[in-house]
Order: sequence, then structure tokens, then C-alpha cells
Amino acid sequence: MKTFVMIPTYNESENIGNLIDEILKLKIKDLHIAVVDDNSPDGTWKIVQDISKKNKNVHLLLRKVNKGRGAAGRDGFIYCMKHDAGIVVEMDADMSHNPKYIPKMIGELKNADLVLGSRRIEGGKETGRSLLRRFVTWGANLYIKVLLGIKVNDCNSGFRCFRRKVLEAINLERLESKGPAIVQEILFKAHLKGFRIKEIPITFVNRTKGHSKLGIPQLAAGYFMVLKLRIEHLLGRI
Ligand SMILES: Nc1nc2c(ncn2[C@@H]2O[C@H](COP(=O)(O)OP(=O)(O)OP(=O)(O)O)[C@@H](O)[C@H]2O)c(=O)[nH]1
Ligand SMILES: [Mg+2]
Repeated sequence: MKTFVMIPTYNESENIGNLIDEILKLKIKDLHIAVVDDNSPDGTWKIVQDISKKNKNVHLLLRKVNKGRGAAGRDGFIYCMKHDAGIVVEMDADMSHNPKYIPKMIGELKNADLVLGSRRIEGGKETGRSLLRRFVTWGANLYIKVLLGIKVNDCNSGFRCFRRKVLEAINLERLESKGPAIVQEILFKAHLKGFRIKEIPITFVNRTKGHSKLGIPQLAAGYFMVLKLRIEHLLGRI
């Protein structure tokens, strides 16, 4: 069974080459990297395409329609499952998630089904972010915890390591989040199915290259999506 690192990208040309190098340097057995790019105008996909020509363990999913962090994540997970992934690590491309934590996250799967890189447990922290940006994440985290009742400290972490059975149990085709709320949708569905979720402390470092894709519209859509998940659960639909 392969281990896949699945990375959604949009305009990350300044980060993606370095990130792929860092991951490959970990020398993890049977490791594959799947980059899910939405036809980035800055040519991120071209950089990955060139790397994948030299290294068959690097895969490019170039998406031209139905863009968005949510659909990219869904398609990325489906791709990894179709390519015999036993373990899938999900991470951002902007170096906020340091690849050095990947071996430990994989190791923790012996006691869990889903391992999160967490800023909100002892030893975890985030650096380089403005007070406002930290308040936004803190507020969103509290809202998610209260509304969805998930017993996790960092519900916003997009740095996660899944056993295949978790992704098999979540009907990936039916994931409905278009934007970043895909992170909470998957976490909530894994929680509802009773999978063992474990957090390990990470230092989340604010991006130094490229630009954030998280604007007010994405944030508002995220808040709405979390409310929708709650209502769907109350109605017994999920
Ligand atoms: N394929 C795809 N990837 C996306 C899209 N939006 C964001 N991403 C990627 O998803 C990851 C997280 O996006 P970020 O913009 O870093 O979101 P964030 O971490 O909340 O915001 P920052 O504070 O800027 O880092 C990054 O790797 C992005 O390139 C999208 O629409 N399509
Ligand atoms: Mg980021």
C-alpha cells in the first residue's frame, strides 16, 4: 500500500518546488505526492509537471473546471484512493505545514485512524500571523467546536494524516464543500463515524511567499457550510 501526500495548490509557484523537495528528502517508503492544481495562472502546475516527468512518484492533477479548495481536496482524495493509497497525508503548499512532522503523524496512526497537526494543544503554536488573522482562526475554531461538538482542539487544521478506511467510510463523491470548509466537513464525518482522532503538536508558520486565498467570501461560505452540516446532522441526513 502506498503513502500519498495530497497537496491542493492555487498560485503556489514560489513554494511548490521547495515543498516537494523537502517531502522527498524524508525518504518515506513507497511515498507518492499528488498535487491538485486549479490551472494556476502563475504556472504552479508547470513546475509540478516538469518534476513528474523526472519522478513518477510525483503526480499532477490539473483541474480546469469546478475550481475551489473543496473540490480540489475531494478530487485529490479520490485520486489517491484510486491509486492504492493506504495512508493519505493532506497538507497546504505554502510551507505553513512543515513536512518534518509527516513521519511522526504516520507513526501515530498505530494508535489512531486520523492524526491532525495541531496548533491548539500543548507544544502547538502558530507564528508570523497578525492578531486579526489569529483571532479569525480562533473564532472559527470555537464556532466549529460548539456547533459540531467535535472533541478536537484544532478543527481548522488542514495538515492531516488518514488511514484509508476513514476515507473509504466517508463518501468522498458526496462531499459538498466548495471551499476551505471541506476541512471541517471531513473532520465532522470522521467524528460521526467514531474514528479515533489524535492531535500532535505542530508549529504552524504563516506563509512568507505567495498570497492567501482565504478572503471574506470564503470565510462566510465556511461559516454557512458548518451550519448546514449541523442542520443536516439534526435532520439525520449525515
Ligand atoms: N486547487 C486549489 N487549491 C487551493 C484553492 N484555494 C486554496 N488552495 C490551496 O489550499 C491551501 C490553503 O490555502 P491558503 O490560502 O494557504 O489558506 P490559509 O492557510 O487559510 O490562508 P493563509 O493565511 O494565506 O495561508 C494552499 O496550498 C492553497 O494553494 C483553490 O481554489 N484550488
Ligand atoms: Mg496557508
